Amino acid sequence: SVHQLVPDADHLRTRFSQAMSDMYKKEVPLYADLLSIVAEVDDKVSREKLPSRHRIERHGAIRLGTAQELRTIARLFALFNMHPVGYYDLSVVGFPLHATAFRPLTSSALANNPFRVFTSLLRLDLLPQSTRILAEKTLSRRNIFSDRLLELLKKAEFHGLLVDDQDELLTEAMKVFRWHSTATVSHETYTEMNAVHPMIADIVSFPSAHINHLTPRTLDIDMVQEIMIRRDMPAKERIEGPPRRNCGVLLRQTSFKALEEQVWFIDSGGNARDDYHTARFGEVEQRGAAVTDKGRELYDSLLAKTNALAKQKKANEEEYQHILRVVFTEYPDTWLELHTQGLVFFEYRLTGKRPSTTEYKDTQKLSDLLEEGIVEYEPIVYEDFLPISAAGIFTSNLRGFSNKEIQNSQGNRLLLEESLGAKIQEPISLYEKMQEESLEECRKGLGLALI
Ligand code: OOG
Ligand code: NI
Repeated sequence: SVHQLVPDADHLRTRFSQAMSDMYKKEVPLYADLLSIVAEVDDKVSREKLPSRHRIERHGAIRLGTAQELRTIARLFALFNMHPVGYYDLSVVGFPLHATAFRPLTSSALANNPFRVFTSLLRLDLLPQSTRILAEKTLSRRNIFSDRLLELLKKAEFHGLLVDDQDELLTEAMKVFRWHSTATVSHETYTEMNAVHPMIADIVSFPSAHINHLTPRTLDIDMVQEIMIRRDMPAKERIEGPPRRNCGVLLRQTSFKALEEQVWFIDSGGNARDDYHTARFGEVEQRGAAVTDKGRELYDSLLAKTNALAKQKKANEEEYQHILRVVFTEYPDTWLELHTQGLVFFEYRLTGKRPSTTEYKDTQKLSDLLEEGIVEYEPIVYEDFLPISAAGIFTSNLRGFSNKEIQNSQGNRLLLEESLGAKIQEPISLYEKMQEESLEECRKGLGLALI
């Protein structure tokens, strides 16, 4: 009927991520090339049937200028079942930004399609006063959302989203993320903001919140990197994150460098002039297991140790990779070890084998159930981001630009939550919950009071 509600936000999210991908393929043809390399590599290396989410799995990134924009984006993403998770302080790498990632929260939504959008907000509070005033004034004049999109949002929030409105909602949403090559500021203003930090110019100078990259997930990032280099794509030299391992943890990522795109400026006299803007790039990722606090501490300390050694030895890229591999031998690399030491989050499930004893107690130790083969486990995928890796990718796109004042400031989670008008969820709590819920299912299945 005409007034039917969209039954499934997960399906709408898949349509949204597909529409983003189709648009970005047209805007950045190298991204389409990267997708075919990833498909080629994954076909070659996959021995088992891939989970259905794999081929469609991606993340994207956008950068916003104001709290108002962030709040409206949050309302839009909520219709796709994507919610803010994790606080990322990008001032640690000298960027006047902080961020959260909008993504699905539950095991079943993630299994359908884990599409995530890393969403940064400009930190006006970190800018020199004159730049801040300039940015604020420019941003106050722009509206990245069409009137129709705002209308559809309001309507959907009131009644739920109607099946008849979903195509138009997606069309209007795409306009928010599309690239525009004509700036809304003069060339002088652009240059002024660029000199304080290129991110300010990227965010403030254009009329939309253009996606700056879209990232497919691969099973073998080393092979993708090799093929990118062989095909003369402007690939970044280093794969960020942990080294290649049997049991992947967290996230490994690499990228091809930002394109130099011609953009146009209209000055106050009405004259047009052009320049080149570098912001949009391509990225590929390989995801591993979500780690516990203990697992994260170990990762952070081994990465710090690697970087200190590499610096001390003035290591080139090859030597760096060697140091990384050697240092990371300290990170257990079997699922059994990672489980025993509590370094990784797991989902538990019943194998189907039933307990042999008739007098089965109310309480069973998990270790016994595992040993008897009644329960088995599988690592939970890391669904979030690593700001230090992002830093590596950022820096490769800025040709060494750095702003020390911004780098010396601090994260402000409360400020981001205030801008968003909502709390940001903690990734670790979500993984804990997934793990707990899987144990609970096992408990119910075995009719136990406690595991
Ligand atoms: C965000 C970069 C963060 C990642 O993969 O770590 C990110 C940005 O470029 O605005 O996407
Ligand atoms: Ni990314």
